[in-house]
Amino acid sequence: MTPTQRTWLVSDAPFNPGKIYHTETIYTIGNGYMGLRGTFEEGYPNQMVSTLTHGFFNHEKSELVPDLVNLPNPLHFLVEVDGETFSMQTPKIQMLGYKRTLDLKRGVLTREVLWRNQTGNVVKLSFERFAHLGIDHLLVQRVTVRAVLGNPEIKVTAGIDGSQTNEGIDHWAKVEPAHEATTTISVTGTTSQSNYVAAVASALHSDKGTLSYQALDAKTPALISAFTLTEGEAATFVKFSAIHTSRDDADPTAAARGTLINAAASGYDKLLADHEAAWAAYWNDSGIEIEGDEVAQRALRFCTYHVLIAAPRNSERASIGAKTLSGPGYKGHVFWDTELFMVPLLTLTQPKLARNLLMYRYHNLQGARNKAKANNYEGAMFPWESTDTGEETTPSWSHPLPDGTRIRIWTGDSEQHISTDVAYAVLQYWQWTGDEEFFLNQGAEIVLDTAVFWGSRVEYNKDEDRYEISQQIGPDEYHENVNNSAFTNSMVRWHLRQAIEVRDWLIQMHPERATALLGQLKVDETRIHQWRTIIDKMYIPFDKEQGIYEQFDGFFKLKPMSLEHWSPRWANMDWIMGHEETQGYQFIKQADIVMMMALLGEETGSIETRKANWNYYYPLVDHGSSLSPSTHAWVASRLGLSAEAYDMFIYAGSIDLEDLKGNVRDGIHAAASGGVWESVIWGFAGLSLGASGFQFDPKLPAHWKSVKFRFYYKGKQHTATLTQDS
Ligand code: IFM
Repeated sequence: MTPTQRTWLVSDAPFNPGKIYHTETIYTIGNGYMGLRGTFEEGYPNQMVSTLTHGFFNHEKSELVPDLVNLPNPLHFLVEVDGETFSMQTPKIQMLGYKRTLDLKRGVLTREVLWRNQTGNVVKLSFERFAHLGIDHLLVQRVTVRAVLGNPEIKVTAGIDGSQTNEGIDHWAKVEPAHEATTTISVTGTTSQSNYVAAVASALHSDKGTLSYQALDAKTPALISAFTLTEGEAATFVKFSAIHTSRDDADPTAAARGTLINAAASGYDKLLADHEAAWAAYWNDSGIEIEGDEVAQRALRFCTYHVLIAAPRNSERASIGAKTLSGPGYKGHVFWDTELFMVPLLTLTQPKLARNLLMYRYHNLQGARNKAKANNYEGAMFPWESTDTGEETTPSWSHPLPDGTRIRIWTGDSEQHISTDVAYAVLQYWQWTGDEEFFLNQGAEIVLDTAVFWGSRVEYNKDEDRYEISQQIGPDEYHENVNNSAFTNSMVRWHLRQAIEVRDWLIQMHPERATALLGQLKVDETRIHQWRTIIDKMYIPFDKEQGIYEQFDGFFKLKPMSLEHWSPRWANMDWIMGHEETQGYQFIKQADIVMMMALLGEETGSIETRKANWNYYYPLVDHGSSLSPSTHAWVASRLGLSAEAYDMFIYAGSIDLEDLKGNVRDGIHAAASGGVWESVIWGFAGLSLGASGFQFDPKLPAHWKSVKFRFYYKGKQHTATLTQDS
């Protein structure tokens, strides 16, 4: 295999049962509509089968918050050899060979197994699957059974497992299997609270045997084929599956059958060719080529792949959850992770997809307005965790701890910076794409109404003659309900400045729209005057003597604790020290002041000031959140700290590939994935927007020969090739 090929492939061999959860997650396939974990077709004890589609939430009565619903499993495929069902759970003497590979370039997952059954016949099984990148609703599987030794009797059973539920929670009010002779099987389910309907339908095509229908149980319809293979002979099965829901179609079952008919008419070869062409186009636009570092190249491709397969291509009503569609973590909820860590990649390389995600926030403005109102504020206050309704869906309490107690979760109340994060992504999208139609009709409204919220949220401290913001959680979630988070206050000040500029631009360039929108949002002269005063008098904790921001009021008074000697360590510091105790220490969960320096750059101070802040905060950071390392990589490279930048970049890129946090079981750390792209583009390449357009300030790791990537600026695609001499 050439080095180039290696950087496109993620594989494992031999089979390691101890890693099933990790590999299931990293081998997730998807196409922006559906995501399927890399579980085995034939099943495996305790494997976490997961078929998810964006926005398909249900709030089961027993649960605190809604959950993304696990759909009936279309991957189901059993192979019997002389009456013995193939399984990965067989002794070594039977499991003669195994290799699983995710081809990032083509978005195809394959598994090859050489298996001996108990009668001594040997078969080679080849499994392949892909979620079609050009056809949202279509999943394609191909299974080949080859007789390598002997003349085995083969039986294949391809079903849809309608008994699949979320872990310990059944979201279905009704699950109805059906079949049309041997043409299609389907399972249609209706959720218990949201009343969403999902239909999964499959059809099986083969060059061998005759199909028959059988219900494997009350919820699992299946198609079966039985035949004999002579030594050397192979039989190939193509299983098409379609997923439609009532979020997209009035009759999901009929729509799913229609998708299967179209797939059969196209045929496997054409479908695969179109799928590969769609991936080639994706990589052409979103890929980054690094010359001189295979490890970095593969990690970057892996991370980019996972953002791309999660980004909705054809919907404005869904966004990407913190764990994409690759696992149950955070129940599919959407956080700031999307806007600040994933949208930038899409804004510059797939602007249509970035727009879709921003439209999700626009369509959910009502939820944000409801939240502001419920808290006695004006404008739009985006929820910390968001689902299909746009209402706040952060649980207020944790699951019970081993001692039976539960922890109050404050992020839904106090991590208010999300409203500014959304505005940041909207403005960034507008500046890079120049998509005036979007900005005029939707984006400006988001920026302005979230500014209205902040105008009503800040507090005036009469004694100090300054504006403050109390009871916040900044990015560092180890310290809750703090006053005057430097990150939050700085971002709010920046946000209000931007909002005034947007308002001026509207009045100047689009007076009619200005009258309508400013009237609707009540952004009048009085409000603008108030915003200006807030900007002038916003308090941002800063120790002038040391030239260091105080992360929030009182942070410097907490017990100092350098994390230098706390390694190696898998556990986060709050887990070790306890939730309450952690609040008393000067160590932090993730980039906070460093995040502020990443987003606001020079506005946060001279290079000396930023270095001083880096030197203060870097030894304190736990990286207890996967969002942290990539942001550190970005800022370190801007500060010329190349060793730290590269360390942090590799850390971020390995979080999922190497399961560094031991929790990849729950799904891909999507923000870390997007952050890896950001650390190359904003960090190593130093791409930014200046007064006269885009500019570079490359600081490539010393062993990189070059970095090449494409990006869009105002509708035109540009190619950058940066070398050590650039
Ligand atoms: O949004 C993040 C947060 O910053 C840290 N905790 C996990 C969340 C979801 O990824």
